[in-house]
Amino acid sequence: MSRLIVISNRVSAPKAQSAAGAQGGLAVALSAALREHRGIWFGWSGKETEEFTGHLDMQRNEGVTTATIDLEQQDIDEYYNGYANRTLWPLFHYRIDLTEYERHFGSGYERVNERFAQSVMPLVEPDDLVWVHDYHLLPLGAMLREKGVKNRIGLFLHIPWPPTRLFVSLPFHERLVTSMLQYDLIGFQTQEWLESFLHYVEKELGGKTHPDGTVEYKGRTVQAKAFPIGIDFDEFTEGARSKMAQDACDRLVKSARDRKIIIGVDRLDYSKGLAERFDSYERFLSDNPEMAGGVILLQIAPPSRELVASYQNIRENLETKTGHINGAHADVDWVPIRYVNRGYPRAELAGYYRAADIGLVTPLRDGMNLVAKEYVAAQDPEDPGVLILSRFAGSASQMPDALMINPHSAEEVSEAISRALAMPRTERKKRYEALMKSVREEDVVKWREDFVAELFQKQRAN
Ligand code: ADQ
Repeated sequence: MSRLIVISNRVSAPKAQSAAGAQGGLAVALSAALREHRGIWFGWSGKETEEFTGHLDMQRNEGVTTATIDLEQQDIDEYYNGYANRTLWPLFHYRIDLTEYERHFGSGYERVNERFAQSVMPLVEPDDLVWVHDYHLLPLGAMLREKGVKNRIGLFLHIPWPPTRLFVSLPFHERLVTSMLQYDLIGFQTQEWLESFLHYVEKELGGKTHPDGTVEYKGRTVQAKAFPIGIDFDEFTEGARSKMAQDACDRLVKSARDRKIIIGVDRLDYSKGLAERFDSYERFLSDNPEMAGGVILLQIAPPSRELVASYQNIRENLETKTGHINGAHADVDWVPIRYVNRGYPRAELAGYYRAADIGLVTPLRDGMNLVAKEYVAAQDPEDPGVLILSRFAGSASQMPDALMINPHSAEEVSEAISRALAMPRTERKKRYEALMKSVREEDVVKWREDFVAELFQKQRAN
C-alpha cells in the first residue's frame, strides 16, 4: 500500500479534534486514512512567525503524523484572509459582487503555495500518493512538479466550481487552471461543478475533454471526476445515540414546550443564505398568524473568518434581523428566533437535530453541505423530521427526497415550512428512509476510498 501525504491549509491533529469536540467528519475520515496508509498530514499550524523558516513541526498523535509550518503575518493576510477568502471563496460561490481582486493577494497566494511546496518536499518519498485539498492550494501540484516531484498528485475541491462566464472575471484565470492541470486527478463534489470545470478547459484553454472527465492538454492527460463527500456515518450515528445527544434533545424539546422546532446549523457565512432564511421565516410567520407562539427557529451559527469585512457585515446584518423579527413577532412567553453564535460537540449537535421537526438548509451556493446529511442521520426512524433543502447545495443532487426549495424565494420556503409541519408521519418516514439510504451508503469513508483508489491507478509521471 502506498503511503499517503495529505496537504491542506490547516491540519487537524486527532488530539485537537477530540478536545474541540466540534470538528467535522472530514478530519476524522482523513485521520483514519492516514493511519491505514502510515501517512503524513501537512499544512499550516495556524500560528504566526516573525520570519518564515520552513521549520517543520512534526508530531505523532493517535497513530497520525502531522507536519506543520508557521507563516508570517503578511502571508496570512495575503494568502488566507486575502486571495483564499476575499477572492476565490466569493468568486467560487458566484458572488462576484463580493470578490476582491488585489494583485498583492495573488502574489501572496503564490508565495505561500511555494512555501508549502518547499517545506513538504523533503517528506515526499517516490511511491507516496499526494492528496491536496481545496481552494487554498490550487497551484501547489504544479509547484511540486517544478521541483521534480513525479508522484501521483490529486486535488479535491470542497467548494463549487463557478460557471465559465463568472470565472473569467478572475485576473490570470488561465494561469491558475493551467497550473491545476499538473495534477493527475482533480475531484469535485458534484457533476455540475465538474461540468463547469470541463467547459472552462474546453472553451478558454482549448483543451480536449471527454465525457468520462478525461482532459487532454498540451500532451498531458488529467482525470477530472465527481466524488461527492459524505459524513462519517458510523461516528455520527454513534454520537447521536449517546447520553450527551439524548440529554441535548430532551433539553431542547423541554424548553420548546410543545412548540414545533426548526433548526439551522451553519458557519456564519454569506454563502449559507442565512439572511434569506430569516426573511423566509418571517414570511412564514406573517403568512400563518395562527402559528404565532407555535414554532421556534433555532439557528446555530458559529462565527468564522472574522477578519474579513464581508463576514463582519453578515454578522451585523443577522443580529439586526433577529432583533427586528423577534421585536415584531415575539410575545411575553415566546421568542420566534433563538440565535446562537457558538460551536457544540458533535454528539450534542446530533441531539438538537433530532429534537427538530424541520432541518432548514438553505445555502445560496454550497459545494456539498454536510449539515443536510447530519440532520437526516440524527433523526428518530419512527418519527423523523423533514429536511428542507436548497436546490443550490451540492447535496441536493443526492437527496431528491428532501423538500427542495429555491432559497431566494421567501414564498417558496414559507410554503415548504407549512408543508413540512403538516406532513403525515407515513410520508415523513418514506422520505427519511430514501434519504438515509444515500447518507449511509455514500459516506465519507466511501468518498476517500474512491478518491485514493482512483489516484492509485494513475501512472507516476515520467
Ligand atoms: P462548510 O462550508 O464548513 O464546508 P458544511 O458541509 O455544512 O459546510 O460543514 C460544516 C460542518 O461544521 C458540519 O459538519 C457541521 O456539523 C459543523 N458545524 C457547523 N456549525 C457547528 C456548530 N455550531 N457546532 C459544531 N459543529 C458545527 C466546506 C464546503 C461544504 C462541504 C464541506 C466538506 O463549503 O460545501 O460540504 O466543506 O467538503
